[in-house]
Amino acid sequence: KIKPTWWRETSVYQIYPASFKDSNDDGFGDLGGIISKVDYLKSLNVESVWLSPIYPSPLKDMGYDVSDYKQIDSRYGSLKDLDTLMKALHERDMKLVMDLVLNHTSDQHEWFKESRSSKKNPKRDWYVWKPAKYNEKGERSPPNNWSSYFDTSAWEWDEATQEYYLHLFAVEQPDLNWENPSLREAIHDILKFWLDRGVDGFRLDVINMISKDQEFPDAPITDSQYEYQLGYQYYANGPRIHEYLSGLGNILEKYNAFSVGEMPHVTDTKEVLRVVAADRKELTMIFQFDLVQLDSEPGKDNYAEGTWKLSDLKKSLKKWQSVLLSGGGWNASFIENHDQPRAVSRYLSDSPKYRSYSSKLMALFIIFQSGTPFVFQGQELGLASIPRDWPIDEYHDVETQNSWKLFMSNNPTKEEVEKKMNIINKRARDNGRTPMHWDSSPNSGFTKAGIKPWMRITDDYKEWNADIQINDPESPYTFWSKALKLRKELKGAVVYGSFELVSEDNPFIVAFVRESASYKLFVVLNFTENTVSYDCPFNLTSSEILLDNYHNFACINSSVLLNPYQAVLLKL
Ligand code: TEU
Repeated sequence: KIKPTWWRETSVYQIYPASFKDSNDDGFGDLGGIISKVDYLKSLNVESVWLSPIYPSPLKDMGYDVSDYKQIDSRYGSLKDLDTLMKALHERDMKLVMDLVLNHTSDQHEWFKESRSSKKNPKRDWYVWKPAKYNEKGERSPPNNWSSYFDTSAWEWDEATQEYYLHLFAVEQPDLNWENPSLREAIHDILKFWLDRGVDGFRLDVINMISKDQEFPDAPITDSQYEYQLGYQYYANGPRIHEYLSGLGNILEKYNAFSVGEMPHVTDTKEVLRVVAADRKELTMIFQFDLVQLDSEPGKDNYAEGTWKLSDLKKSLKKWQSVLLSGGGWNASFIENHDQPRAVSRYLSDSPKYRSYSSKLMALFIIFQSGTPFVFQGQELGLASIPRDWPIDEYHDVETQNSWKLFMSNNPTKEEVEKKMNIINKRARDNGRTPMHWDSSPNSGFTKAGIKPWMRITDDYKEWNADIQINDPESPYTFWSKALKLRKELKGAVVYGSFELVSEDNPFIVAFVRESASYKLFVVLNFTENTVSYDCPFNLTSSEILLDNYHNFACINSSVLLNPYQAVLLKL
């Protein structure tokens, strides 16, 4: 029996503020823009809004490099604007979730400036500093072989104080040292600051990386083409993680706050239950990466080639849905965010013929799983990834740009360059970061005509935009909106009911049952571009069709032909 709670019942819409809506004509999205679209979100039937970071930042990593945790970057607006947005949301019974980046800060944060100023500074120990290693020849090297996600070594040499500091991400994102109790107190204070202001919860960036193995051992070699290696065995869910998360959980619980912790590299369901089981009081839910890494290999960088298999998707679905539910935990259901390519392009089809069907299939897949669903801005419109013909300088992300520079420094052949661009196009995080498509006017209504948007708008906005879709009963937007409404109306099964994967061995179809004490829901999804004949697992002749992206579902003589990417929700 699951205790009714608002964060279980809610659905979350992620806004990437730079690319959502510009209200002051500088080509960069802002809080004014978000405020002007609150009613759009309300009619989509999402109930919470998560803002990617809007704190002051040099934007080396688009705001995931925070230089002040208690202010708003002037490009986005002010604290007053945030209060206005919060009021607008709360008046409509919606919630506001902020993004907290607590594993690292910007190198321009006052804490780091102090920390690097001298070994004696009281904040020296707020970051991870280590002496160099020297070989027999007296040559200097980093303390270990860990690679950063965005660079070569995860360690940067500091001339002034003659030590290395750790940065698991960009050089400009030094890692905080959670071993230090006063740092932890300062972090707790940040949580209280925003909760007291009225914020309803947080998305916690790479929160499972805050506790590192204090021996800092060398990582095993998993990608031999590189000198430095991902050392996540030594910092993902490290030795003191549960102690640190309890520290945050104690505060969050007092405010009945929402929390979703981002947890890359975690595959062990027992370990996740230690975080999210109701009696643990750590976090309310986490993002695990199974679905968004179906096409990548552990230990390899984001630009290694790979394909994905539906059988792996089903395995992962079964694993997380059943374990977290039966273990008293809770899932977060997502497939897109600001770090991922668009799902229609990556897993289904963004061809003109099938794109709309694909988007609607994803709606049923994400919204009717057990757990809190997350919709990433533009996903409700079926937005697609970046076209292949964009040149490298249209990509702004630090991960892509650094990887490109490193690649180019090795004098690649023309064919190698072509191959690299293909994979960048497939995988780049910028695929999800292009500006929103509001309408058919120049600059898609994202910013005024004549203004240069901070990032190029994908060229298909004239056909794929909110203005067209809001009034079209057959659009992806309308389908997502209906599905989100049904989730609320049928919460007995969708929020609090059981989950069972059926037709497990079918290689084309994903099908599952959600069940409450009084009724059953059945979701059947054809993940392929072919018409597939499907044996209905139960008698469906008298069932009610609640949603069907083709309007032609009929199970005759216990079998049905499912069209390419057909997606159906039935009440049994
Ligand atoms: O991402 C962390 C993370 O590990 C991945 O999503 C990462 O983007 C991927 O492995 C790249 O290949 C979070 C944020 O969501 C991301 O935007 C930040 O850049 C990162 O943390 C650092 O703060």
